[in-house]
Amino acid sequence: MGEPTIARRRFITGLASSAGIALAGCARTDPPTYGNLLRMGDLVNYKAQRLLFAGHSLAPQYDRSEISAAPAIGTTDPANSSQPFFVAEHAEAYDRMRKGGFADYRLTVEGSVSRPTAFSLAELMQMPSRTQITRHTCEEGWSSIAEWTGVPLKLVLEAAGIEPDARCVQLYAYDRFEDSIDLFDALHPQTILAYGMNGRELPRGHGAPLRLRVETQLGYKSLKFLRSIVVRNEFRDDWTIPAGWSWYAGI
Ligand SMILES: Nc1nc2c(c(=O)[nH]1)N[C@H]1C(S)=C(S)[C@@H](COP(=O)(O)O)O[C@H]1N2
Ligand SMILES: [Mo]
Repeated sequence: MGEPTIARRRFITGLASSAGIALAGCARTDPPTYGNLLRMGDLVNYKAQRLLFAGHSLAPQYDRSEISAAPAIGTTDPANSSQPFFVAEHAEAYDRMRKGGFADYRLTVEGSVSRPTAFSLAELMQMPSRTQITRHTCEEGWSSIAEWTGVPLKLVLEAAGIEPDARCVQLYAYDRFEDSIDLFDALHPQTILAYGMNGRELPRGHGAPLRLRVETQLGYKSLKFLRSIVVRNEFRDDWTIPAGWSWYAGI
C-alpha cells in the first residue's frame, strides 16, 4: 500500500474513533461503517441481503444457452508490470508457477483453523466439485453469464478445520487485490474456488489457476489469481475500503 492509502486509513480511523465506534465489523453481526455516513448505505444493503438470503437461498442460475462473452478486466496477467495492480514479488512467483503448468501452485489456508494447509491444485480438484452458470455483475455497469466449476469454499475451510472464533475469511491474490467476506458468504453453497470456466481450464485473464466466485455480491469481490486465505476472528480491510469500494457489495 502506498502513502495515499495510509493517509486515507488514518482519516477513516479518525472518523471511527471520533464517533466512538470500534473497528470490528466481522466480530459483530454488522459490516463496518467506520462511523462514516456514506458507509451506512452498505449496512442497509447488508441487512436487506441477509433477510433475502436467509437460509442460504441461491443467486439465480442460468441455462447453458444463456452463456455470454465475458470480458477479462482488471488484472489479466499478474506477471505483467504495466498492469495497475502489479506487485513485483508476487509476479515472479506467479510467472514461475504458470510456466510449470501450476504444478507448484499451493493455496495456503491459515489463521483461525486447526489444520493450516497448503492445497495443491490437484488436491482441490479431487474434492467434490460444483458447477454453476451465474451472472457476473461488475460495478462498472456490465454483466455477463458464464459457467464456473470449482470446489465449494465451505469444503476447503472444513478440511482446514474452522475454529469456533472464526468470523471473516480474508483472501489474497497474486496482484494487489485482497478482500474479505463474512462466514455467511464463505459458507454459502454457491461460493466456490473456481478452476474451470465454460467447461475449460480457467483462462489466465479470468484468474488462473484459481479464483473466488461469490455469487451474492458484485464482481470485484470475486478475487482472481488466489494466493492465500486467512481465516480471522475479526474484520480487517487493507484494500477495498481504502481503495474507495464498499466492503459489502450485495446484489
Ligand atoms: N486479483 C484480482 N481479482 C479481481 C480483479 C483484479 O483486478 N484482480 N478485478 C475484479 C473486478 S472489478 C471484476 S469485474 C472481476 C473481473 O473478472 P473477469 O476478468 O473474469 O471478467 O474480477 C474481480 N477480481
Ligand atoms: Mo468490476
